Amino acid sequence: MADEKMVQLAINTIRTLAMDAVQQARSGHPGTPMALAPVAYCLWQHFLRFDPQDPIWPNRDRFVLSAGHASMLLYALLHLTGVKAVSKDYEALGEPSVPLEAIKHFRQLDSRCPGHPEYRWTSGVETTTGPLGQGLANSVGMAIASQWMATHFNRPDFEDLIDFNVYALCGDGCIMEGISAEAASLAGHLKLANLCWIYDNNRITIEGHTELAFSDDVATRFIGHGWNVTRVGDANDLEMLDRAFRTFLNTPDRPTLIIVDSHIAYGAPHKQDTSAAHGEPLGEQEVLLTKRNYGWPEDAQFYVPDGVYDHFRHGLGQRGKELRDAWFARVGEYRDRYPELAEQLYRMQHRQLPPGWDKDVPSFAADAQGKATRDASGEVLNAIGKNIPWLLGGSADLGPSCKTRLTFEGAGDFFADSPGGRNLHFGIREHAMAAVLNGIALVKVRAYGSSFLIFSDYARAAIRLSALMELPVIYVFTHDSIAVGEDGPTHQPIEQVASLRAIPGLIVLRPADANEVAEAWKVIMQLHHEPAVLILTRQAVPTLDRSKYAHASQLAHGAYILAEAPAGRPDVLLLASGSEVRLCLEAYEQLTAEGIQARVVSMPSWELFDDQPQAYRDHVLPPAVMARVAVEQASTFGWERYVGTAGHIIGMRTFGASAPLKELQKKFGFEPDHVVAAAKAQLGAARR
Ligand SMILES: Cc1ncc(C[n+]2csc(CCOP(=O)(O)OP(=O)(O)O)c2C)c(N)n1
Ligand SMILES: [Mg+2]
Repeated sequence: MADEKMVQLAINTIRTLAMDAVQQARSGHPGTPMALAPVAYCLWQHFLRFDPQDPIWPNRDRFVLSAGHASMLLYALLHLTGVKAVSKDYEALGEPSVPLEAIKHFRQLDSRCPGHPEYRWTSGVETTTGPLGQGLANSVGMAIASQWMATHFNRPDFEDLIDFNVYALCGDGCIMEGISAEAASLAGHLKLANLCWIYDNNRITIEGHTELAFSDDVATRFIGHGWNVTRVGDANDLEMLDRAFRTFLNTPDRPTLIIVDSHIAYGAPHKQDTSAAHGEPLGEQEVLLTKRNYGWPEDAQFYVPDGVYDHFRHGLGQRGKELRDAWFARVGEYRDRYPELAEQLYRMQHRQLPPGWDKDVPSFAADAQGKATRDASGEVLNAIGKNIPWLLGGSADLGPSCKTRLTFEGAGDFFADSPGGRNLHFGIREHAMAAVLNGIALVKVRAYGSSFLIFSDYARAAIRLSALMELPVIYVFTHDSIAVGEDGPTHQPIEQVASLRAIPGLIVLRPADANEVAEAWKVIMQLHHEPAVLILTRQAVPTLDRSKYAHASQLAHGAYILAEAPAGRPDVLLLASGSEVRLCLEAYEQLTAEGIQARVVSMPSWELFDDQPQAYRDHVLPPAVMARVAVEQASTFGWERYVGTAGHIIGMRTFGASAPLKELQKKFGFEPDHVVAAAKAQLGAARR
């Protein structure tokens, strides 16, 4: 068969698999896979350095489908190229990642082809997409990680050990979302020449033509961001696509945007160029007519013509395998020449820590004056960072406030002309920062980012995806309560702590003092599959005397008995996190002096505590002790879980106020006397 005919057959197989899967599921998005099949074909078959037999080979090019609704495009590619499944322990399983059966069960329970592509569920899916724009920002993180790794690992005679490129495919929705502007701006500034975005300019979104809401000159916008912009006037023009990808590869100093004009639902006689083709099945009759148009057997479903698998095997498959095998051979030589770096590369890829990573973590002497937990965190982060070469991070312009700068010798800054630096500068772009962190973590470089807790809301959509993807991203959020004082309600986090706790799989930690901070970092660094949020104070808190109170290492249990009732049997429980633990201790001293049996429970992490065995939880919070007071300078939301409906919660029910800290604490009841009174009231109620 003439090669050109085979090419068309392969492209139409992608199209018809998408049409059939959506039709069978009676839900999904057929139009965009149909339109973009040639684009994806050209990229995968001719450019992508990807080995279907080993889809986690570290130096593979990354392909991100930012327009996640077009998931069938990716599933068809994964199927037709024969991508193999990989286990959670990074072992190739030999089975296909996406068998034809999975495509037939598109969007059904347990299918490897869920509605939108999900990382960790389907091998070959590089990141979870669906929330538009996220994938684009992920791709920036991947490109940053590629450049950082290249600078760190590449050595004489191994100049191209790490040199992977990152491609992301997006639509109008991704380009409209604000996060794409943040991410593009950062990528342009950093001159990420290994990054290529392909914009599907089909001028269609759900409500209809883009002229309803969008009239950007996208090319000019990206030129303004410092990108190279090129165009392909017809998504079916393989020659022009080929040229555009070559332009990307030959552009050494900027990221590249390829604007591709396409027709959604290409070839469907009644649905092409309509928004109806975006998110609904074409309908049986239209599927039939479209197949007729393609010269396809009209009644064949999920049909892969003879030769199509071979065609991909001889193209992408063979090229990818050769590249992958050559790379591993090079790594063997590299290991001989640079054993230490090779060891780092291995550990990093397996999310292991280097030996001695925690040897310099300080412990802090008791000190009534104490220090802000953000300051303690800065010290601990630096002590850890210098022993984990692949820990990098930065801030959305609040590094000096969040104390997240790596200050030890050689840490350096990640700039366009120094991509080996470990201090990233995200600029004031919280949303992109979080999504970029996800991208970095997907490459398995360990990453953290910081801002004020109040602005976690700006990053929330991406934080949620860290959790959904089970990525060990680290978020450091400081200025954690109304104690920010004079900045007032716009800067006083209230519901943020509760809302972060509401995200499944996210570990939220709000340490009480410097030693809890040190323990929190130890816990965080050992997480493999959970993101963590470290919530820290701006103001000083006392460093607790651990000879008097329990050791801070108990933080690993999420909650622990910090101060026990003198008789060993509490009548009232005082629960708190972070800066309010001190308040409870002061109340405890007063209550104890009055002969009242109180226990203070430091509760830095609900998630870690909830993970403990029932016996431990009952030990810390004995079910029989109903008199309970919780204290937290945040929304009261959720504390009922630990104090019961009859317990008392001293927390926030408004947005706070602008005033000096002391006045706010008085106004909102964060004073020892108030805690004492609440404890007594609880005891009175318990006796009744
Ligand atoms: C953040 C976000 N907002 C809204 C949606 C719902 N949504 C899914 S696809 C889509 C339209 C996307 O249009 P476009 O990117 O042009 O895709 P096309 O229909 O051209 O494939 C919308 C609004 C979403 N998935 N993510
Ligand atoms: Mg569109």
